[in-house]
Amino acid sequence: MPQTRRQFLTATAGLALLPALPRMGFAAPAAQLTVASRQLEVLGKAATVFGITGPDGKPGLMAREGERFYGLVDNQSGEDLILHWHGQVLARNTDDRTRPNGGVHPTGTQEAYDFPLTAGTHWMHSHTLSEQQLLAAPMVTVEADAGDTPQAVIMLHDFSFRPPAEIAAGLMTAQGHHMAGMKMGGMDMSGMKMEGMTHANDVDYDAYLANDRTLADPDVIAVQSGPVRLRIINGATATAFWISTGGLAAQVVAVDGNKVAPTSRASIPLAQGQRVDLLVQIPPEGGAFAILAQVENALMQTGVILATAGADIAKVPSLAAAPAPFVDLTFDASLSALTPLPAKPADATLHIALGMEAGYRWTINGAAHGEAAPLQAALGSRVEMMFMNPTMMMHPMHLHGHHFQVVDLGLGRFNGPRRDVVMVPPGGMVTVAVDFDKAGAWFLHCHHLYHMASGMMTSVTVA
Ligand SMILES: [Cu+2]
Repeated sequence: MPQTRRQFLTATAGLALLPALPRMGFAAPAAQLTVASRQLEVLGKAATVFGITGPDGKPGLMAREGERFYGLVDNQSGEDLILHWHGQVLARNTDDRTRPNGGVHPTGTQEAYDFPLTAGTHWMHSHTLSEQQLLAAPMVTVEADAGDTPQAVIMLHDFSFRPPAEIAAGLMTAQGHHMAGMKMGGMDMSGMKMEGMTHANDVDYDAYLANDRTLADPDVIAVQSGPVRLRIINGATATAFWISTGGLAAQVVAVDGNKVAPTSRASIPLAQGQRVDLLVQIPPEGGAFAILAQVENALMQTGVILATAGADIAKVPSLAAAPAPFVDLTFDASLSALTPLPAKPADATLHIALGMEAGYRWTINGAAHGEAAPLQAALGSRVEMMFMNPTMMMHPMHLHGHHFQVVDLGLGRFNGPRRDVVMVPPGGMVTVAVDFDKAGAWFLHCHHLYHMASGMMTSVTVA
């Protein structure tokens, strides 16, 4: 069943709600999240993956606006952990190990956290290759104005039986050679024809999962007639999807946890790291409805089934009838932020050129991670980051600790969505505005795991 308010209160009863009380001298808080290995069956074969579970045994964290994340993270995974609170903007830089020289959370130990939760559909994930092994979970804080609408969280993954280090090594050899000689250093994209060269889906995955299952044996979520809020998280490492709602009218109400002017859409692109909240209406006569995520430029799809009691559930194939197009920015261009940044001129502009070099080397301003000095921003300043992408792949660019606003997609200024991941398509230019109101060093990187791991990451030092 989707969670109702009543179930939420039960589910979050273990969360301390004592922000005003001093914590010194109190007993250590209970473990709120445990990171451990688990067994999963994918396509009839056993797989060992990671998981992050709360005290109720469910994945991740569910809270209500106004609550804090207060408690211990228990790392029982057998590996050092670098966990990112993706979308949390109230946590300090030091509340997250995913920062330059942030160190690791050693296996077999617990770490204490205490920060106010950011409302909206967010998530948590490993910032290393173990993200590929499903080391990720929802981190959802239900908005105060979301009411009692039943909801369902859908977490998407791309899955391989191969270890991620082997996938990465394969990309750097086979595909690296394939890409050799295709370096595009010049920034003049005006005359370039990107269509024919554009590609996606570097990795040959074994399966695509929605809530840990394939369409051969999908997650069936019980619903009733009336509205249901879907909170869809793209936790895949190297895959962007198109989301569709099986004939149900869908209203987009938030992206990356940030409210947008409600808009109807039949098909919604979702890049790695992005989230979308959809309000769907289950009709009075009930039925079964497939909520599908189809891989861009491919036939493969995954999804869940929303079903009313007694509904006939038809099998949905794992291959769609026709390939999905490449994801693009048409959807973003149609969105309008409900909580835009205050109107003011930018204090500075950062030009961020995304690059690709032979040997599967992905760069920012010509440098792989660690080769160049961090970008700089003055504390309290409004900065516009202008991303330029002369490469042949889309890059979902993510800034830690902030929700920027998309202000220009190359078609002129507009009141675009607040986000923390923005797609920069091949040949594209995207400008986002950020208020850097928190000191520290914040990672800025491509959310394609293998692009990040092979260089496409830098940081912004705010001081
Ligand atoms: Cu990338």
